[in-house]
Amino acid sequence: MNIKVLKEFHLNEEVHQVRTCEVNLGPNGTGMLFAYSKYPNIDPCESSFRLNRYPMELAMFGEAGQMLWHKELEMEIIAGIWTMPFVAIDMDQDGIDEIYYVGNRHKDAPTDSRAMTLECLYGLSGEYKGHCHFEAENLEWERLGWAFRFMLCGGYADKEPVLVAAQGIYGEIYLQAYDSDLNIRWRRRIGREEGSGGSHQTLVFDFNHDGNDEVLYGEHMVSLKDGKDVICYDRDRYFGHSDIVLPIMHPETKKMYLYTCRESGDYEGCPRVVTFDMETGNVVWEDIYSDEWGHYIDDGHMHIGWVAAVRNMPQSGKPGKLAYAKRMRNKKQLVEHYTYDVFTGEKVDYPFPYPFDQVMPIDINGDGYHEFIKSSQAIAGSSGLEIVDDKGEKVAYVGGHLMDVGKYFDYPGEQFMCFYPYEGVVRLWGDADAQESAIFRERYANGFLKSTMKTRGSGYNWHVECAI
Ligand SMILES: [Ca+2]
Ligand SMILES: [Ca+2]
Ligand SMILES: [Ca+2]
Repeated sequence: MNIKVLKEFHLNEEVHQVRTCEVNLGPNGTGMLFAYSKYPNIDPCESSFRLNRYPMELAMFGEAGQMLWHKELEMEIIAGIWTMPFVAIDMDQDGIDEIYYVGNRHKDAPTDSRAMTLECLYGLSGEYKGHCHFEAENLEWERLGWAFRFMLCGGYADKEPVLVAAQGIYGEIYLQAYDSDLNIRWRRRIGREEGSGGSHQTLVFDFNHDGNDEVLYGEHMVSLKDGKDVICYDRDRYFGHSDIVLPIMHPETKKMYLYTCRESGDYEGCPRVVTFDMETGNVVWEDIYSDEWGHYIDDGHMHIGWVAAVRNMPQSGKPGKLAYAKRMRNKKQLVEHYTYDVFTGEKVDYPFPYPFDQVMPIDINGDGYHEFIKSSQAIAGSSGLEIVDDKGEKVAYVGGHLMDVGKYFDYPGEQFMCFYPYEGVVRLWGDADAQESAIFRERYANGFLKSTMKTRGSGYNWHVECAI
């Protein structure tokens, strides 16, 4: 492996939060949009909520790493992942993506739900194209840390683009779908009695191959056509919130599975790690049951999970898919790590020198099996990054703060982006010697993984690299 900086993007100021998404600029190639601030990410949780002292900014970069446009947003927009999601999608179908983000037009009143807007910019120039009300009325009755969880995503129904805005993860969920003129196509409320809450990701794809896209909102697979559930996993057995909901494809049978790690305990005996047959909704296997009821840290919050393609599964010595789940107990003082064969639920003792919550899978050399990005701490607060191989051997030191893992431009293999706060620079790192194997190409063949690159500005969509 030959780990190198493939591109640099200069934001020209100190930055303490940066998110990105890929933007189709038509004849002008692929753009990268960055949303960033000198102020660190604000999580709306009551114990961490605060108001930013610096605004969010947007900047579009072209393929050569040149800044195409820059825009400073209003101070009323609370600077964070959950309060200002964004997405790129070509709603008017002119071949160039528009940028949609959640704004606020009431000066100095960042929590006024009546003034919240869904703003639209032209991808190529950043020019204003339109806006409508962002329906965040749940702010008026739901607790702050639950209500201020917004997401944006999009896809196609009846071959027409559909933009979906969402509010809520832990409590009630509200979804609105828009057409290209920002007229409502449908609305949906998911009450607490209707199966699971949301997850931290909004993955969109035609999961059931009927020609219309669905969004996985928690364990609900919601049709973009009419807002109804195509299927809701564990509809009558789970009413909590899942930190991880990952679609996984079996490499031989091509059958789809859904791997979930559940934050909320819900009730005594509630299963916390479950893999479903994605099509039928049947439970393939499950593990870890709540000892008592608990929403969050007291009862084994399942907090981090991923799936990695590994060359040698310990029991069989054959290639397989390793699923990881991290459980936190006793007010986060006790951490438990679990690893499984994702298709059978068999517990796997995979030899590795670091706790698995310090690493995140990436197939950086494109051979079809994952290497790992390793942080000096649990990955959520990642910094001081290294690349390690599947045995945990160090390959390269890259430093920086991890912001996105995916497949960018035409580079072979997978790459990742880091930002360097005091330099004000984003670096795209990859393997200059990467070559894509048949296994790798197959993971990307159905277009799902690549399509997630446009929704990286919403929730924790930035690390779906290990799905499928
Ligand atoms: Ca367009
Ligand atoms: Ca479908
Ligand atoms: Ca690899």
